[in-house]
Amino acid sequence: MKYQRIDSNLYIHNRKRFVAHLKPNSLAVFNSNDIVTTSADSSAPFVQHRDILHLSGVDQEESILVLFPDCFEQKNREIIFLKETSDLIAIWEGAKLDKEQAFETSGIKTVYWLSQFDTVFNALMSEAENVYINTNEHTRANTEAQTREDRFVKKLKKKYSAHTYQRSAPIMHEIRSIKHPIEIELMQKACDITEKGVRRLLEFIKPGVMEYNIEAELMHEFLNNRSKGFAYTPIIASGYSACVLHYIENNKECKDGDVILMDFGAEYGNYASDLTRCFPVNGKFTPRQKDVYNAVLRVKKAATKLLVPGTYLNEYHVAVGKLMETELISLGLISQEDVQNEDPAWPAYKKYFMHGTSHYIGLDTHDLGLWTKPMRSGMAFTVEPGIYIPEENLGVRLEDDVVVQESGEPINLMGNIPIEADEIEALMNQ
Ligand SMILES: [Mn+2]
Repeated sequence: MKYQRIDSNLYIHNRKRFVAHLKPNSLAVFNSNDIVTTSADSSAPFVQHRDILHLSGVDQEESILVLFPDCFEQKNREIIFLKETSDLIAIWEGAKLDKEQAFETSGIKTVYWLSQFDTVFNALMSEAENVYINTNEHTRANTEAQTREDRFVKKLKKKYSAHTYQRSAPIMHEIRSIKHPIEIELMQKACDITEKGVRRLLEFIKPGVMEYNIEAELMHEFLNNRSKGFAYTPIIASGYSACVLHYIENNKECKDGDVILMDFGAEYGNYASDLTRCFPVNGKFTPRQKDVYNAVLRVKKAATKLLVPGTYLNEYHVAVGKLMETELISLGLISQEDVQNEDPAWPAYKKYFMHGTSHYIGLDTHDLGLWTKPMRSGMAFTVEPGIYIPEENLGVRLEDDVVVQESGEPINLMGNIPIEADEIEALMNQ
């Protein structure tokens, strides 16, 4: 791990919140992700499952967390099972967590090796009534590939068919959407690393650089700051490519006169940051580019003010659509008539702004959180309106990460990162 150890009080707090939602006499299980094989003896870098991470901080494969708050034996109310470390593993892979380190990381006192799992778990199951299993209920999840969790659940239900099964997912959506101050600090750190990347680019970008040169500059900055790298695949899209929403080839030359849209964020300690900035490749926006840029910025600022306790995400998106409609009319991109004749299911503004404005952010870039509940303080969202005009080879999106407050405007974790058009021009021409 490149990141510094995270205070275990975070995980103690998170488990307390989780178990408060359980029915009496319930046990919950959370598994690590697999190490995914790519080919021959190669594998993709390990990515820990966000739920076991959120509840334990254990960033290691083949770990199992069992929570059983009503267990008769007090020591078995929280257990973490780990792959047993050895001198051989230490030499070949590097040491894994020992029992003391697992406690320091997670605050869990009872640490067993994985080889003890079947015996210990069987005894616990004979005592438990309800079993909370962890299914992926993210609305945009691709669940084609079976996870370690999925395999575990399948086996579990077969072996213990008489238990009552319950869902951990709604609880995880609820608790992960509200960030603890330690989490906000980690997200701030990720945003600060992203800021370093942005500042590097303000000096770097000029006509003739390749999009992948920009990606490389960012990776250099991120790795030098204890980040593993990008929180998600970066979009470095100049000119027309900015209108291809999920353009990730990043293989074209940045041309004089074009605007380059860059959607990227550093991860830190497994927390994501998610930013979008648009720079004029030659350091100066044309008047038209600046008009579009400022329209997006006005919508972003107005939208941010709506992220307050009590707002529902769906109502918010309707309100932002209205703001965008006004701007698009001013820019001459749509007309009043287009609005009058629009299909309510696909309003006129969607021709130039076809994606959502905000999503939850945290351990996942598109983090867990419910759309059916009003916003509360401590929720973290992106704000990212955009205007895409393929016929003008121009796409502008501006995006920051913010945290909803008890009262007033949300706190902008990216408030130090230049966003005003004039400031960007000035910094690029220093
Ligand atoms: Mn985003």
